[in-house]
Amino acid sequence: MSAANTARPLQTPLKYRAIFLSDIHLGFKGCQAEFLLDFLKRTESDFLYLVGDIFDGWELKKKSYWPASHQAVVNAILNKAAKGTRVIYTPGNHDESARHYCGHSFDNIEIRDTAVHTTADERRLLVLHGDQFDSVVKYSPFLSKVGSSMYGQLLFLNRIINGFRRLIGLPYWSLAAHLKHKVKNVVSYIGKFEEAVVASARLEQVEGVVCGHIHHAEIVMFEDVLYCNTGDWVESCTAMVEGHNGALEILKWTESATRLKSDERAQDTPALNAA
Ligand SMILES: [Mn+2]
Repeated sequence: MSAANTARPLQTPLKYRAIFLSDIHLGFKGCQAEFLLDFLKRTESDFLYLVGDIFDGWELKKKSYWPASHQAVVNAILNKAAKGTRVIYTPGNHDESARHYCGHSFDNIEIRDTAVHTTADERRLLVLHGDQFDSVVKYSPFLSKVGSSMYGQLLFLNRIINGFRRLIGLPYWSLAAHLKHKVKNVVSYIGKFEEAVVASARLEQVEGVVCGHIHHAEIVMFEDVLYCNTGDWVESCTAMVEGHNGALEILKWTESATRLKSDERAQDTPALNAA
């Protein structure tokens, strides 16, 4: 349940029982598609949950932005589905048009409003995007439509800063995620959101819940309920993974990818360097 294995060299592909991804926002300039492609290339799983806001329909409506890297993400997911990964997609508010297809399957991808995942150690986790609680939580300062242009500007600044950081050899660092922790009403919004999600898990009588939506990755127990948030791929580049023993862990891919590359250089494995 924690990232305790930091000393062990990582082997690729990393094999998991389940992978949970959300808030990819394909079609939005802020999407970190290159990091995600690297993650998809280096991981394998029996189950892949796409926990909403995979596409950004709001951005796509405003302007058509669809670079090759975003199509490559779609292809990589379709490829996994074709090779036997069970893909379950629970749409969110930015890709709500996909909700019309709940209950249907396309190319081995099942579309559902909510799903229940049973871990290897028999815990039942309710899987849903999380915007379903917006009316309960009421105010979402950085995700509401009003706030989204400001959020877009923040992510724009984030890209400029990280462009410079890359130039001088520094790793990726999320300005947006950093600022969020500093802003008091954002912190209280996250708290209210988590409360609402945990209450719904109790109502459904499941052991835990997996959601996204607030772009804040976390695995934490709220008394009897396990709350998991997969984070996002516009700021923090995070995924939740389940090992074959049922252990859950958040991967911060900007850090894991850096480690993988240095491990590969150390091992000097031609096959991996060529990949
Ligand atoms: Mn959302």
